[in-house]
Amino acid sequence: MKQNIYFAGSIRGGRKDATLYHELIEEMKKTDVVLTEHIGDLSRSVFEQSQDKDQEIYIQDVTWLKESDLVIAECTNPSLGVGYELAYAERYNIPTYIFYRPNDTQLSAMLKGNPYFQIYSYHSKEELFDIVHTILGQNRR
Ligand code: 6K6
Repeated sequence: MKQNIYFAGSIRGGRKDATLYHELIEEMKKTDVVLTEHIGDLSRSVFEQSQDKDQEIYIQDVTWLKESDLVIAECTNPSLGVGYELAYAERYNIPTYIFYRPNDTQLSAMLKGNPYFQIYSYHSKEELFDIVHTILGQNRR
């Protein structure tokens, strides 16, 4: 059965990894459902904002989080929103997998020091995809 994946990645924290998010989302969609496809949408502007829209985004995202079977978060680019989502996932006991490139960032101790999270460092896109395939395969059983 297909799993509902909540993919989390930086938006207002910075879009330097947006292409990687897009490619990873497309890869995961081959076998499962990604609720948060827009994270990899390169055409969306991070400047489109208003109080109403932000509230809609918050309500939609926490609804999807609660419906998700697992969270996959790419945390190389630090993001307040992703940090919030990770704490929310822990609060609701959703299995959560965190990825980062150690050559490009110092992952926060608040994630690294928390045994709730399953954390993976990677160095290439191929390595990232391999680990994600393994995780999705394991969770499907
Ligand atoms: C812009 C680009 C793509 O989508 C947009 C509109 N904004 C958002 N839409 C949906 N979810 C959002 C948006 N802004 C933040 N989020 C949620 O917070 C996502 O689920 C991300 O994982 C996370 C990013 O937080 P920031 O603090 O980097 O924006």
